[in-house]
Amino acid sequence: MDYEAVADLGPDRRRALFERTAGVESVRSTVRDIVERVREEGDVALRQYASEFDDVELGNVDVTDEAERAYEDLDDETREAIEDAAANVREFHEAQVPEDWRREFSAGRELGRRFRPIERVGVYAPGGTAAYPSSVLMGVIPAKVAGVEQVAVATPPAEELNPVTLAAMHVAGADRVYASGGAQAVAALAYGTETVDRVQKIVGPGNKFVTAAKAEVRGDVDIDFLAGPSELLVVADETADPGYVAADVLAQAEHDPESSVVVVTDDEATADAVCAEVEARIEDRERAETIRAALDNDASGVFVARSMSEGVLFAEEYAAEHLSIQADNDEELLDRIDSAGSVFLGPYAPVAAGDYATGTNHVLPTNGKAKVAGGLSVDTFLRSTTVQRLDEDALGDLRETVTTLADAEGLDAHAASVDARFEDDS
Ligand code: HSO
Ligand code: ZN
Repeated sequence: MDYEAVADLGPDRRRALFERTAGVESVRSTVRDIVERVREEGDVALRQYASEFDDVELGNVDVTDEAERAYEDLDDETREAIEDAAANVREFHEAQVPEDWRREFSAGRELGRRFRPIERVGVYAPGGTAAYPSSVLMGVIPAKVAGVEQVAVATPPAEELNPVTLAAMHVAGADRVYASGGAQAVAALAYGTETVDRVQKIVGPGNKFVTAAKAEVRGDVDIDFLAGPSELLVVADETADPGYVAADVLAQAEHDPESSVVVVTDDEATADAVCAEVEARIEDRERAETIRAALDNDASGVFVARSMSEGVLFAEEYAAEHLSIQADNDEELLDRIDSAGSVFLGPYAPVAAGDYATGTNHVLPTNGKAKVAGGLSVDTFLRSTTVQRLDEDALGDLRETVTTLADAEGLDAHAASVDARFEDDS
């Protein structure tokens, strides 16, 4: 692979890099039909779609019992890895739980916020070659830590469901498991069927059909965000180890031929060395073909900036899902970047460590959504309520402000509701 100069990027290339989309438009109308049918026909539609799309004659849609069985049958090594990862994810998310608070802002005017969990949440867990037990942990654990009472997981039906994914559901504490995938699973979670309880929020990554279905049902239920293929942007200076950078690039590129992987550096020798390391390592990787496709993607590349400032601007505009900073002054560079889903600092924080085990969440905003949103967290599963109490004097202090604004809005009853409190002494 060859590097390119940031300064030479033409408008098409810039658009491909900076205006990435989830690319779900092509399946929106198919998905609309699927969602409609599940809404109308419930379990019957889920069974038909399981047969048509997954080639499975579905017995039970509810397979909750299988999760515990899979956990018990799992080999010790895998079970321990899941439990270790889950413990770290739980600990990090417990540290995020906000406290309810109340404070006197002025004499007699007490204001506060309290946080309560959403009651019923659905987590989508992809199946097939993209079965990610780790993503089950990332979806279910924050919801349980937030206090969500019923967390349902939907995963595509199969002759034999992935035992590691099932075991992860058990470890994470999923309350229900449904064997349903794709747009039909999202529809079932959103509207309910005879077997599937409808939820209030749906989270988790999926393929184009899942993402399009989330876009379709949004409005009737809440969703996290419309996630596209995984992305990594590495900001590197001449102190970066090109082998480590290349290894991280190959790792995120193996997710999907549409994954985007980018390196920006102010040092031409580093750019050159990263390209060479990528070439040297790629054929050793089992998923070399997927990696190559991702590297050829128009939103991927190795770029040389004229300065680190130009590199920082590039990173900010890209707003990557994962941002890795491999540079001497990494903290200073980080201070200048506001938009990224999750940040990895220093040579010993490969993105894969966060994907599985550091404890941070790996369900993160892609396609530049990091400009407006963060990844899954305890907050995703909470709603906040504001609370206020005023004493008589405090209301007296606000009386004129309220009545003047109420008059300005022509809302006389609003003003009267405040005045009523003072009628005895006027
Ligand atoms: N890098 C992916 C998450 C993942 N990696 C799951 C391995 N398994 C998106 O953040
Ligand atoms: Zn990954």
